[in-house]
Amino acid sequence: MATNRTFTILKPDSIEKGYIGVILEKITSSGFRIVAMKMTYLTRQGTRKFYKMHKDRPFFGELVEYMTRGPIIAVILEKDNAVEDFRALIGATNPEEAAEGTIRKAYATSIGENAIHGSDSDENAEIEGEFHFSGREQF
Ligand code: FUP
Repeated sequence: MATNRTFTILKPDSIEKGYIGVILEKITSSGFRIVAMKMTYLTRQGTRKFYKMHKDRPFFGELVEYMTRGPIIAVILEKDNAVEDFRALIGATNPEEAAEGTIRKAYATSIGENAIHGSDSDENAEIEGEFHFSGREQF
């Protein structure tokens, strides 16, 4: 059964390009409530842990560089059916494949620099939220 929370990161490219406001507006006007939010940095170690499922993929080094090159915004969101609805709102990983009206279609640069993260399951939403808001961040 779906829980009502998900977790997102506005990635460094979104911050660099000045998209914080428009992306948060898109999120809240789509019915998500901001439960917790902070501007922070990912460490290299933290990024490797966050994306450990990709550690053997050829893009992993670039992914770590990208995610650590500037500040991020970590956010816990609440809405009915949050995980699924938020994945629909952000669109496909590759912005070229993302549907019209999605955040990645509007604001992502490439599959590698795709503006925003969205948890892919209720279980991961909880783990990822804890990762940033437990008070023991990134350990
Ligand atoms: P998503 O769940 O849509 O964030 O996508 P993935 O978990 O598959 O990928 C996580 C991140 O790895 C992407 F946001 C960007 C990076 N990635 C690439 O750079 N190239 C790829 O082919 C796939 C993912």
